[in-house]
Amino acid sequence: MSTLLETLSKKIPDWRYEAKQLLDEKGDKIVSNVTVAQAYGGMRGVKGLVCDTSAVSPDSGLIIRGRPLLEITDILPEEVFYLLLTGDIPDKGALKELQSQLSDHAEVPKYVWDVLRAMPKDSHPMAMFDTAILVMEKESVFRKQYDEGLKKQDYWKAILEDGIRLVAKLPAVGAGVYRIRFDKGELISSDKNLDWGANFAHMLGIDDPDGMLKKLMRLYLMLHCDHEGGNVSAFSGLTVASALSDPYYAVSAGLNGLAGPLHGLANQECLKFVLEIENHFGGSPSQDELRKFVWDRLNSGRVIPGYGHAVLRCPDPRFTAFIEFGRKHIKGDPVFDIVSDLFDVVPDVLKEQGKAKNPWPNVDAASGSLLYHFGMTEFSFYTVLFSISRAMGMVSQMVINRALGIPLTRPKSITAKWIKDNA
Ligand code: HAX
Repeated sequence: MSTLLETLSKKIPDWRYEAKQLLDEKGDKIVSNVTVAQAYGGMRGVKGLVCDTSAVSPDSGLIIRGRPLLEITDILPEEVFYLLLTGDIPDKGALKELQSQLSDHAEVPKYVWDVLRAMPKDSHPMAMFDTAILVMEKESVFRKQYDEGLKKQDYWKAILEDGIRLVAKLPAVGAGVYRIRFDKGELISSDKNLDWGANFAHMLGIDDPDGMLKKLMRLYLMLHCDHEGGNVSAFSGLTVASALSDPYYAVSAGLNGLAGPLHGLANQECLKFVLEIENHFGGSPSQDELRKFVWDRLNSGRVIPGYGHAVLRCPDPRFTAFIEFGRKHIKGDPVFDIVSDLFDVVPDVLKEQGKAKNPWPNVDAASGSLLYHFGMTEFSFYTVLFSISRAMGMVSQMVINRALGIPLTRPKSITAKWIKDNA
């Protein structure tokens, strides 16, 4: 058994060699051209970054280190963290070692709770979560070692140490935000016998008599871990990290992007939509009623939440994993059944309407109905769950970027005049 640090120490020289070879052999090859429409359009589709932790294929969705998501949905979030970082699923010993590292660093400094309790009562849970991460910046090992003259080739080790310590604390921070923000009473201490995801469910304090919430949390935190390098949260977090700002600054920055309604916040909108349907019909409607409801919504100029995607052109495998979980465990739940019926109805309606490039459901279409069923009814908290998971992907990408010596992110902007004169 080798530890995570040992495994990475063995692999990183090979990754550096491979990157150098590719640069030597293909450094001047073109990977993308940029049109004026892309320059004005959020750089959509411009290939200008390398990310090896995961890839998103339009036809099959998320692939983590070469493994299609649906082939690995049974692994723990800690295992996916190890996989993102190293390319391997850990053996028993390596997993145990990572779990004990996470457990050793799980305790959240008391000053974090003081800050969160001092925030206005109506603060958004994401503002609280991201503030908690930023407040812990003074704990950064990277910043301390950098100030003492850390060598460039060792940056990644300090980033890894910060990343593990930060990821270790996020379940407790998230659960603390939940309990403070929604007046759930005292904070609940972590249980060292539980894995990272189950411990989060435990610290939330939601009644979980048969352990199903723990099971759902493991799946949830595994599925949301990464989505290649160009999405808003990864790209902004990595850009901040490229200035050698430490992971506390960088992860907090990335998650501020995840808090936007076009990104991670969409999950709360989706559940609102499903509950609106349940409310409108006083229960589950028939498929014909549902079809008419969807058409009426489209005709009033509104989008169907949970459907469509900027990159995907297939049902999101994260949606598929959630819908399979729901069909197995909560079939007959009225809210889940509406989600399931929408999947039968919406794609055909969107195809018939002909506007959306992708008529299929995305990750956010199903997750809320499962959380709602197992007692988490506070929608505005849902993006915090997403964040706890996504931090693993961001940290992994930061470690690898520092190991490969990827420099400061600095694309070039152009003016409208430049376009008029030169394009
Ligand atoms: N319902 C109705 N119309 C839709 C639609 C939907 N679900 N998805 C796309 N369209 C429309 C767009 O509004 C656009 O119309 P206009 O030309 O009138 O502006 C047209 O179809 C083309 O859009 P597109 O190219 O297919 O989609 P985009 O890449 O521009 O946008 C979105 C992708 C996910 C933002 C979009 O599909 C959408 O708004 N979906 C609903 C909201 C949603 O589910 N968001 C969650 C995304 C998942 C995620 O990243 N979570 O973090």
